[in-house]
Amino acid sequence: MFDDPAKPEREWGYDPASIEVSLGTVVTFTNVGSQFHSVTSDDPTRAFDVGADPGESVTVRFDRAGTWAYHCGIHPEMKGVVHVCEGGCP
Ligand SMILES: [Cu+2]
Repeated sequence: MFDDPAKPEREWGYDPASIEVSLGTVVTFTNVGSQFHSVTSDDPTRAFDVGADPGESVTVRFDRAGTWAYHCGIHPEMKGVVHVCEGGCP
């Protein structure tokens, strides 16, 4: 996740904003910004919700197939998506 205090929140986000991984992959999110950010699942059950201070990394293991959209709980305009493919990505 990244931010630039000189830029509006809508230009903050995750890089890459969209990734494709196979089932069981542990994805590392590193906060290269200057503020606390989270990786919070959009789904109602909040399948994952982790936060990182600037310079910190957090991991999320994706063990359910599907499309997992997420956002930052503090800055909801920060958005990303993880596509989890079963049996390897095409
Ligand atoms: Cu944030």
